Amino acid sequence: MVVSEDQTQREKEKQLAAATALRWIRDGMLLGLGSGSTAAYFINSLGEAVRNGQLQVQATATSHASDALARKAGIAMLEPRRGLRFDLTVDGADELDPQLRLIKGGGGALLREKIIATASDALLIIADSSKAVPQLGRFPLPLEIVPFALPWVLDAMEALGGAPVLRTDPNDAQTAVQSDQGNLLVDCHFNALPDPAQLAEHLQRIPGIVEHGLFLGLARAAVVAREEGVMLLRP
Ligand code: ABF
Repeated sequence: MVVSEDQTQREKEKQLAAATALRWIRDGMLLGLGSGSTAAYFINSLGEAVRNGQLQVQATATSHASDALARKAGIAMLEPRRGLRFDLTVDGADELDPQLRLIKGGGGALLREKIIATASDALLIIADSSKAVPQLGRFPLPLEIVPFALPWVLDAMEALGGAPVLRTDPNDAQTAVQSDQGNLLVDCHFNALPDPAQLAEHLQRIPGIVEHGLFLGLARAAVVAREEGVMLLRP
């Protein structure tokens, strides 16, 4: 497979952002572990520090894939329980704007990502330079929806000015992708989101939308890696 120079640069930036995030981790922390390829770099770096005896942490992952990766890396995993709060969650994003408003869910894990982020004292986003945008919306907004609601959700998203597309298997357009919860995923194209908060308000009122990929007011900081180095962004 030919990998473009641009893709290689992005992978380097993801690895740099992930390695930088390790500086925030302290012994004894309860961590939320994100999903996607940048979070995977973080999980593997964290696992190495745990195996070398440099860090002792416990964690809960935001997807089956991240949970399996973390266990394989030797990280002690916690099952959800009453009263469980995380000191820090480290996760990726599809887009982040200057106010650290996020679009997440391109990897299909948005529901557990929002659950774990909300149960965390701090959410640290790790990203390559392509994720930092002046305005959200070029990336289609992911929604997790109950299968029964699909027709009405598609109608409602069009009424909001979006172009909703059911997420299907890249190798089989007839097969809908399922979330870890067995729900459907819809990617809604808006091109630009000048008022994410207003859209989030509308989405909360559409029955059948389990969760949406707008993460507003949740991120405490973001580590964005660029060719010239790493930037720490705060809202
Ligand atoms: C995850 O990070 C998702 O919310 C988002 O889709 C993904 C970004 O993927 P990657 O790090 O592979 O670019 O948290």
